[in-house]
Amino acid sequence: MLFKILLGFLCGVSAAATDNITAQQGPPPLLLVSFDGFRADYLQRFPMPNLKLLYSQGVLVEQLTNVFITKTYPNHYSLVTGLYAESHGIVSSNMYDPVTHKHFHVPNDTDPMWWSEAQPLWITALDSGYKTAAMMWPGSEVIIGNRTATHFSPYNVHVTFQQRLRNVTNWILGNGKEEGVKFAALYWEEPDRSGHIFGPDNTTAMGKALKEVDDNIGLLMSELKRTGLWGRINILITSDHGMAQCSAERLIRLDNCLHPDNYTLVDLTPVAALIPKNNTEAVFNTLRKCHPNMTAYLKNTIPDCLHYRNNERIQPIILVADEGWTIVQRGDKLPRLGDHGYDNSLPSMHPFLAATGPSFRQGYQISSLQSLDVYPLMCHLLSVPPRPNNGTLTQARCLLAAETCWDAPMVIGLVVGVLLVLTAITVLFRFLSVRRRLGPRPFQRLQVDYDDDDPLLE
Ligand SMILES: *[C@@H]1O[C@H](CO)[C@@H](O)[C@H](O)[C@H]1NC(C)=O
Ligand SMILES: *[C@@H]1O[C@H](CO)[C@@H](O)[C@H](O)[C@H]1NC(C)=O
Ligand SMILES: *[C@@H]1O[C@H](CO)[C@@H](O)[C@H](O)[C@H]1NC(C)=O
Ligand SMILES: *[C@@H]1O[C@H](CO)[C@@H](O)[C@H](O)[C@H]1NC(C)=O
Ligand SMILES: *[C@@H]1O[C@H](CO)[C@@H](O)[C@H](O)[C@H]1NC(C)=O
Ligand SMILES: *[C@@H]1O[C@H](CO)[C@@H](O)[C@H](O)[C@H]1NC(C)=O
Ligand SMILES: *[C@@H]1O[C@H](CO)[C@@H](O)[C@H](O)[C@H]1NC(C)=O
Ligand SMILES: *[C@@H]1O[C@H](CO)[C@@H](O)[C@H](O)[C@H]1NC(C)=O
Ligand SMILES: CC(=O)N[C@H]1CO[C@H](CO)[C@@H](O)[C@@H]1O
Ligand SMILES: [Zn+2]
Repeated sequence: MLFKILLGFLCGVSAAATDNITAQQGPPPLLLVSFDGFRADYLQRFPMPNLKLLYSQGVLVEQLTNVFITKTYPNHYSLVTGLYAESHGIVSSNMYDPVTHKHFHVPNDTDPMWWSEAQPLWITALDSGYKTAAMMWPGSEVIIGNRTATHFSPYNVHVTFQQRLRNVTNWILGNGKEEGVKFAALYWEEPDRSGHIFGPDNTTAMGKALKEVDDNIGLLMSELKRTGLWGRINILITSDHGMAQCSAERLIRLDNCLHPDNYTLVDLTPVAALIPKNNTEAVFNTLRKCHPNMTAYLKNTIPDCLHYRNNERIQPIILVADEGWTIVQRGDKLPRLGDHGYDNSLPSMHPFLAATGPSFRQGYQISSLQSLDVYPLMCHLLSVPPRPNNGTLTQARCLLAAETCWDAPMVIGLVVGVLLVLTAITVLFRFLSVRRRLGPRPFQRLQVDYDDDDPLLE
């Protein structure tokens, strides 16, 4: 009985009074920012004063478990759809579609056919009557279901963070003629770029790149304060994946195992995608024994936990390199000192999530969350009905000011603790009543001392 009451009390999710601004003009605007390739542990390794200030007034998720493959396009699309790559169709940055015989490469990525297996939040939110914006987020300019975000800009490496930010804040503010956007997604390419060039272990180079990222977060905060948006909008700062250190000592050469005539290569490293030409079994059996730091899978044997199987664009054979290993066809040249794409259970592949704004708790941290849960969280913040997705609001709910959450181990711990204390009191009570019946209390003399005032304590 007591147990039930306690559980009911502890698990109870209490909705707090609704914000008045919210009640009048709908939910606060939401700004989603991605700093590409921001590995979770950069937060421990580098100072990041502005980012720390931001989440000290909000929430921090130390590690976000992202989706396989841990590449930029699949993960950015997962963040805005809540779907595994196999379900949203952007399964890699280099793809081949056997139905249409089309090829996908990152600079040539706007054919709607690739993106239309899902619908990003900047499209879905239009149906709730909101205006939206996509600033250089992968897919920004793609026409999906005949629509785009209200405002969007295609990727352009020459536009500075400040310029991107300026337009985004203008879009959120709106003007006399036009209402502001309720949802905006903003993309920035660092620290991914530096991570690839210098490797995440180069503290000097990464320190410099992350100082610039943190300066940009400082710019973001001051721009939002200047425009009066700070405190009135919800901000999510996150990333798509982490980064692993590579080395020329960790190269896997496919030509050492199999002549390239035997397959068509769709994607290479650290997850290779191959279409065997003649004998799939023979090619697979050769590749399976190719290198101890590379695992080969036939499409139908890719482990369930990777959620990377049910899509035409996943090729008949995939090869997954161990952390820090690079697959090449031949030669001694290491293409990049840092890379990502590896197994999504590796901490080095995980990004983080920080959030602040009227809907979030203050000074709250949790150790992990699924990146798929960011989508239902954003839909909840915007009161937009989520499309079918693979995330859940169960854990993400705890980040919100209007919710009270208790994680299961803590509840169990508390209940066990309370039961122990109750048991102890019962035993003590029994013991004392037995003692009382037995006559004078044995510790009577000791108690006298408590009455003496100790001058030293005054
Ligand atoms: C909400 O706003 C309305 C109109 O501005 C005001 O009358 C009301 O008192 C406000 N309610 C709260 C709880 O602040
Ligand atoms: C881009 O992709 C389209 C469709 O897949 C293709 O027709 C076109 O030739 C490609 N352009 C470039 C420059 O690769
Ligand atoms: C897109 O627009 C075209 C022409 O306006 C129309 O034929 C087609 O059905 C539309 N498709 C969707 C998915 O709405
Ligand atoms: C920013 O807005 C200005 C003015 O509308 C426009 O000319 C410019 O192209 C925009 N830049 C980006 C990156 O969206
Ligand atoms: C780290 O990067 C710097 C450039 O910022 C470069 O000069 C240095 O050689 C790199 N160190 C190592 C160990 O690669
Ligand atoms: C695959 O089969 C085709 C004909 O079926 C043949 O011409 C080709 O040489 C074969 N390729 C390999 C690598 O065995
Ligand atoms: C590479 O393979 C060796 C031999 O199987 C293994 O001991 C090692 O842990 C692997 N390296 C990584 C990074 O998984
Ligand atoms: C992910 O969500 C999609 C859409 O609801 C669904 O079709 C798919 O089966 C889900 N995947 C998993 C692993 O649950
Ligand atoms: C496993 C396999 O199919 N190997 C073939 C690869 O291609 C070479 C030459 O094209 C053949 O001789 C192998 O039998
Ligand atoms: Zn990336």
